[in-house]
Amino acid sequence: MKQLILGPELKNIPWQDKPAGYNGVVWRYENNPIIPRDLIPTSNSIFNSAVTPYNGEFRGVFRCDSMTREQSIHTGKSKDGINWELDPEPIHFTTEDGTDSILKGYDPRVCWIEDRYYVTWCNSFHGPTIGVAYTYDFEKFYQLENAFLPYNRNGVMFPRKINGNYAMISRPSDLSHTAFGDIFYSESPDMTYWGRHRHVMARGNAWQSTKIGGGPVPIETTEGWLLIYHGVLCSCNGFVYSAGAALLDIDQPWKVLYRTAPYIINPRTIYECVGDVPNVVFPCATLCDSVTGRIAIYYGAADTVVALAFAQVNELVDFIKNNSL
Ligand code: BMA
Repeated sequence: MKQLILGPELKNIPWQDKPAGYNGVVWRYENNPIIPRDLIPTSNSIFNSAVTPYNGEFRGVFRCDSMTREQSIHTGKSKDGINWELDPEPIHFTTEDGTDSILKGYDPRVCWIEDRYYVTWCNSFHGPTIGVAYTYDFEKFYQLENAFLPYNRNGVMFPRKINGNYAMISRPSDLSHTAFGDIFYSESPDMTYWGRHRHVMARGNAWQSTKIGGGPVPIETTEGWLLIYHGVLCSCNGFVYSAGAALLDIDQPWKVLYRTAPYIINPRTIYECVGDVPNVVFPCATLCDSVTGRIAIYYGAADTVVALAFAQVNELVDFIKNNSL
């Protein structure tokens, strides 16, 4: 099998083979959800969270909404990527002026670039915008400037510089539950100043007709950047969040080569359809093994729990190309 993923081997990636007779290109872990809503004593819900390989184990940043319904971000660790231990205390970060504060906000992503892990999340700055911080060890976190003016959500970094600059996609939005939204691309020479904005993708067909937003950090492949993203349909009973996938040009990622007409995963199981916000599948991270082409997808389900699903890169890339909008 041709190796498509341009990245490291990950021998201990969590994995389960596709169940016999299953039709989809993405399949769920049989013991989902992997993180229950009450994994820490004060949590109302734990969802939309990001994980990454770390020294032979795994680390992550997790969205935990508390029983007072405040949103904060916590670190977690795991030996196998499935069983997680979360710090009940929110992450503290150090700002440039040396003050220490608690990391508030939601929907974190984690991206390894060069020598450290960058965290992006939906931060509060006169409304939602994209917070940026970094850590070397998931113990100490250093906050940088917010990347954009409000209002913005779903800031997702690319795992390497592109044409000499750091790169991020985001989804300009509003103060509320945003009934619109396309994906845009921005560059930065230094992680402080972001510009050269480009439009990447507009809303699409029915399942993604209301708004779309970047999901996990894009995966570099021989066929382009593999982007898993969420798309929202506005039903008579509210928003329905599904996920699709696209291939973006490697050097000009604002150029979409293919994107799926059908979703690749949508709310179907009880933990995706029932919870604080029903009918939500919201991917925020993947783990990938370049040698076997295995991809483990971490997603928030119904704004309540974290679940895991799997895909094979060759199959997913073929699916995107053969089912493109
Ligand atoms: C979005 C964000 C996500 C959430 C989704 C569904 O606007 O708030 O955190 O999963 O809505 O409620």
